[in-house]
Amino acid sequence: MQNKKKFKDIILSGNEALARGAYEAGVNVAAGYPGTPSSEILEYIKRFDEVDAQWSVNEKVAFEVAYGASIGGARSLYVSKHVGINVAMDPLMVSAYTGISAGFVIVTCDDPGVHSSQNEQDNRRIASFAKMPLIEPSSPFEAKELIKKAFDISEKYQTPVLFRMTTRICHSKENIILSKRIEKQKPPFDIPMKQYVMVPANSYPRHLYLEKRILRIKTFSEKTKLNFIENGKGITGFITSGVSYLYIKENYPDAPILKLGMSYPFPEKLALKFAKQVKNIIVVEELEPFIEEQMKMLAIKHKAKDPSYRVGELKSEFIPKIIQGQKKKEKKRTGKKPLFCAGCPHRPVFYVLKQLKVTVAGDIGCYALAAMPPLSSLHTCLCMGAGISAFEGIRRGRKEQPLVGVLGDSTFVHSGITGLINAAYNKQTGVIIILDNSTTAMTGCQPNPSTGITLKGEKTKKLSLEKIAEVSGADEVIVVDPFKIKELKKHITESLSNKKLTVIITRSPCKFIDKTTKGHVDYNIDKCKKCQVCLQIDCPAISKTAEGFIDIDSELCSGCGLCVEVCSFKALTKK
Ligand SMILES: Cc1ncc(C[n+]2csc(CCOP(=O)(O)OP(=O)(O)O)c2C)c(N)n1
Repeated sequence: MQNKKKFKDIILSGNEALARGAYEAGVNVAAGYPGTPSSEILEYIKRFDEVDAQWSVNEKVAFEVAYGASIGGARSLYVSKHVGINVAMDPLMVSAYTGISAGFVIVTCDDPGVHSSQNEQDNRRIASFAKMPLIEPSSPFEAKELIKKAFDISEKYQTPVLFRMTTRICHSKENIILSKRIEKQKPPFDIPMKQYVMVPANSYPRHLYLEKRILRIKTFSEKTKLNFIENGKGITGFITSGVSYLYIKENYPDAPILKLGMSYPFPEKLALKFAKQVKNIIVVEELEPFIEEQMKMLAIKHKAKDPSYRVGELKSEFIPKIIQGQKKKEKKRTGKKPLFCAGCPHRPVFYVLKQLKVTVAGDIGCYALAAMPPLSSLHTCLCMGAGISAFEGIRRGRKEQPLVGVLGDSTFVHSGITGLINAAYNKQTGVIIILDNSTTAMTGCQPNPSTGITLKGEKTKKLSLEKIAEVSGADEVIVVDPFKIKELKKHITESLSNKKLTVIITRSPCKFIDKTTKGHVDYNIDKCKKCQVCLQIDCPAISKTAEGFIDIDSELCSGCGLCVEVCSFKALTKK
């Protein structure tokens, strides 16, 4: 892989730059679970033969794999989106107690503005909660350079390090200079039990150790070059971190700035020093008042953003308004309505569920789009896996309600299996639908255990969804092609009325996996009665004309034939 001729500058996204930096830092093992805006990190790192990289089944497993690699002496990287950290919280909190051996960096890619997530939590708070250092790059360039520092800090203080990216940094691009990989010598294999067996007798002293360690790291935070004062003109100075730093530079290029690359532990002395150098201080940060709270604790007079800016992404044009103390004016979110692709195998399932008038306990995946009109047939979407467990809860409370639980193949493997075991164990009955499109479509079509392909593109053991459903306790497992809607409807209707726990697997590949078209659809206007039932399937290839007829975009049409199935007047036929 090493080729000196390649060490030039290239344009990389923040995610790619981070991956490259981790590679150059000698990372040996990388594990994660896909999620926007983080997915490209592992997709980039997989190209390096020196890095053993994997998509794990979920974030908790990914965390434990990466942690294990570190305590075994290999530099390791964990990667997920912000909510993935919630799934990994159990090992994360305790890993701060045990500490690590070789450098272990936890990358969280936060999503201010909720571009593609279920919430916009600010994971900087995880660092102070777990008492581990927090590094925040401001740009792709910094992502590459600071990730190397994060590994060094991790090893110096024997602690996991939290590395926080945000969507803007993950996805923006910059010229990056490549450097050589530095292979790290692995330490002698040694896993001291008192340090790594977290039973009360050991974890109590480790908590004391953790408290002392964070004070040592605080001293480091005061003097590291990651935190620095940029002298400038004027009496007003800014304290900031992450991408907000660039917004200040854009608006006030000459202003004095205290830039925090390591914002936890907070460099108190440095902040006090900065406060003496300027008359007014303005704290500029995205989402939570993380820096602001530190300033309050130090009783440093400062101005911070109006709380209305705690919601949503910070934008460069907001900076002058924040300074003037203005509230944020919420604009209506605009843009094209997202909808299922033409030929998406999820569409027929939700069309049928709508016809059957059932309530759908849903989950997170492309199928969350079914909540949009006109399909409007998905009623809940909380977190990954809840499609089964929330289904169970609703059913326990309201036995009479026609209800199904729905989730995708990747989500089922991530955290649906345990929900199914729970439902079976606790004698629940009802219908669970697993939408098996043979990929993790929502986040860019990553493979998962049910696809039989690894992150590195190698063939591996293929998890059988039907077998796992059966051994988890389903009374009946049915596999059906979702485009055979009469058959699908019959199975759902029958399963809703019997007293079994039924798992229906609707199996048909995502259009991004199988791009072959199944022919095209012919429209006979003379037979059309303008009933507009075909518009109810919300296919992007079908639109309404001014006269109330329809138009089929042959470029978009995949020939899936769902519109043909729903047309009672034979105005639509398959070519
Ligand atoms: C805890 C957590 N991890 C990751 C994600 C990102 N994410 C959203 S949906 C999804 C999985 C989608 O795959 P699947 O369930 O197979 O449905 P598909 O999109 O293929 O229809 C992932 C990984 C998330 N929202 N929450």
